[in-house]
Amino acid sequence: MERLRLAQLSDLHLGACLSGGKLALPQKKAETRRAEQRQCLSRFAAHVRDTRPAAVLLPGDLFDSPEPDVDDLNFAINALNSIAPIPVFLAPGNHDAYAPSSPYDPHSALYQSRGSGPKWGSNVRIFAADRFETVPLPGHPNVTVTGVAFHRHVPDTHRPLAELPRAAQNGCRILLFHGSLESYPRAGAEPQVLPFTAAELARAGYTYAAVGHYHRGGPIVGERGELLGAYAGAPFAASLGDLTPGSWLDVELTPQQPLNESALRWHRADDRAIHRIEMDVTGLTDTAALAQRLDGLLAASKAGQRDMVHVTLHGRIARGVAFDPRQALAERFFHAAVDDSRVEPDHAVDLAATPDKEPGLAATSEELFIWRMRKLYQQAPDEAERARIKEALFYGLDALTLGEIHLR
Ligand SMILES: [Mn+2]
Repeated sequence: MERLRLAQLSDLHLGACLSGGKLALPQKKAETRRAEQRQCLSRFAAHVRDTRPAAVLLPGDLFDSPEPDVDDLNFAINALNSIAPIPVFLAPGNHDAYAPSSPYDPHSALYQSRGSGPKWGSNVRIFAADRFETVPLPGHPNVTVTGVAFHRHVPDTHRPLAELPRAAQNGCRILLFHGSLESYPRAGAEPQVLPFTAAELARAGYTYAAVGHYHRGGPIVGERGELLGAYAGAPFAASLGDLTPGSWLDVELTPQQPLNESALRWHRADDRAIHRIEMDVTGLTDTAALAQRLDGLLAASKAGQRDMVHVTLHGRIARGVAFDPRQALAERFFHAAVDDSRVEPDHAVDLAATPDKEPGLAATSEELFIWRMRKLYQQAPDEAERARIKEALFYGLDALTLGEIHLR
C-alpha cells in the first residue's frame, strides 16, 4: 500500500438557523457567524489547495437541510470546485439526505432552477445510492472509495455495515458514510442514526473509514487498539450541542499496518467556541459572592473574549438579592446568554414567630407543614434539636415546592 494523504470534513450544517435556540444570537451576531461558517469551508478549500491530499472526504451534513437555499448551495459548489482537480467524495448525511428533490441530484428542480448557478465539478463524486458503491480513486490504481448516501426512507435504526460484504484485502480501501458508532462518547442526547459497532467496522475489512455525524471529532479504534477510522467533528460551533472547538482532519495512511492514531491530525476550524456554564446560586447571599463564583467557573472553562457563553443559574437565591450578570458578561464575550428560569427564592419562614391557629381544611400541604414544624420548633428542648428542625423544614419545603431536594 502506498502512503496516502486525505483531508476530511463533515457536519458543517450550512444554512442552520444561528439566531434561534437557547444561545439566542441577535441578528447581527448571527450574520457574523454565518459568514464565519462559510469561512470554515473556504479555509478548508484553501488548505486542501495548499497541501494537495490525494482526496477530500465529506461524510455528510454539509448542509443543514436536504434542500438548502440557493446561495448556500452555490457557495458550497464553488468552494468544492475550487479544489479541482483533487477529487472530492461526498456521502450525504441525515440532515442533507439524498432525495429526488435534493441538489445532490442534478435533475432536481432546485438544482435546475438556478439558471447560471455553478454545476458540481467533475472532481466532485456524490454517492447517491442507498447501498454502498465502490469507485476507484483517479490517479491511484490501488485505492478505492466505498460510500453510501443517507436516504430518508431508510430507518435511522438500519445498520449500514451489516449488509456490507467484506472488502477485498488488497490495495487501500476507504469507506465513507454518515452513522453513529454506538460506543462513541457523546456530548449530549444526539440521536443515533445508522448505528454500527467498532467490531462491525473491523470485520468489514477497510483500511480507513471517514465517518460523519458526531460533532466532536475523535478516532474510531478497534479491539486491539488499531485505528479503524475517525470522525472529523463539526468544523463550526452552530448550537449549544457543539461544545468542542470546530475541527477538520488530515489523515495520513502509511504502508505500515495496523494504523494508529498518529495517522490523524485535527485542525482548529472555528476561531470561536461555545462554553456552557452551570452555576448553583444556593448559599451565596450577596451579588459580590455570586459574581466571584461565576468568575471562577468562567476561568475554569477557559472561555475567551471571542467566545460565546451560555450560563445556567439554578438553586435557591437569598431573599431580596437579584443577580443578573447579563450586562457584565456581554462586555466580556462575543455573546453571552443567561438562563435563570430555574432559580427559586429561598424559603422565608420564621420558626420563632408565634404560630397561627391550626390551619383549616382549605390549607395547602405547605401551610400545614410549616405550622407543624413551627410547633415542633417551639417545643424543642435544646439548640441542637432546633437546628435539626430548621434543616428538616428547608428540605421539606424543597420537596413540597420544587419536587426535588437541594442539599445545603
Ligand atoms: Mn448527522
